[in-house]
Amino acid sequence: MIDVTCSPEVSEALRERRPVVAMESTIYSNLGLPAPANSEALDRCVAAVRAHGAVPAVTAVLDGVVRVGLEESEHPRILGAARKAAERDVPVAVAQGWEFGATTVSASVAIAAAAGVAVFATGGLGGVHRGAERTGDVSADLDALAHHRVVTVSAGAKAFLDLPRTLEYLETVGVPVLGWQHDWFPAFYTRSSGLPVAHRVESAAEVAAIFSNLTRAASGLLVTVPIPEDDELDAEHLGAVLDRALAECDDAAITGAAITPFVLGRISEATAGGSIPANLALAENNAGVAAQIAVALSAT
Ligand code: PSU
Ligand code: MN
Repeated sequence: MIDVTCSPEVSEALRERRPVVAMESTIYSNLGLPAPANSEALDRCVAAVRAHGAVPAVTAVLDGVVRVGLEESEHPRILGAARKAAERDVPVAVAQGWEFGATTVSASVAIAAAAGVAVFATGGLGGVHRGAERTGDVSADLDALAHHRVVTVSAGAKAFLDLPRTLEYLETVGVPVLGWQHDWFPAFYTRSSGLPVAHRVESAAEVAAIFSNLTRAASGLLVTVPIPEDDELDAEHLGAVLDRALAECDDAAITGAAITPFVLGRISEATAGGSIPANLALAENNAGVAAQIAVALSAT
């Protein structure tokens, strides 16, 4: 089974049953946000976790070692060129000694579970892609949520996915979807997708109580947190931009992993860079909510 190396700070916190929040590394690498926003995102997320009383634990594969919690001096290592590591790639990254495998949600959730970290914060999940009935493109993130005992906190899924199908998939695999003080599944840059979440929760204590009563030994849950009101983008404009960008992907045969950076680039252009601060704000907000949940869980 997977062997993980926790930082001294994370090890001590876990030993003493103090709250810890796992984080992914893909969003901070060149596969996620552009520099210098990526570095700012990392600093703000780490600070938000600490401000709410938990220990941040960034996950990554560095020099073939699965790491949980990085020293600040190591942060520059995850801000640059990366190989994307989903859950299935982690054993390969270890065996082949990858210099930097950037963990996606699926990898981070698996690694968090292996380390005994119960809460994980991210920006947006992968999910069912539009046109998945043709391409079969369904992110491994969704099954990872169903197979590891971790609370994932996100602002919904990537904006340009097939959100109704993503919710249907989570229902099929048995992942509770809890709207954080909100009735609607968020659409990343906007607070509401127009699709209702299965359940609404008001507090971290409520999430902790639900987590303690999951019916399966190894399955998780998803808490969806809408972007703060002040940081939300205009839904109508964004919808048109997304449709255009996805049509361009079709025309130019841009597929698979290349879709995300392409579409994010188009969104950034069309919002005159406004999508980047929105992305940072939601990631920071999620990190704070995740820390509150970790604090509530450690009190149970
Ligand atoms: N959301 C974004 N940008 C990203 C991701 C999500 O706005 O880069 C990353 C996350 O790490 C997520 C991964 O786990 O993309 C999903 O990739 P895929 O769709 O290839 O499974
Ligand atoms: Mn995919």
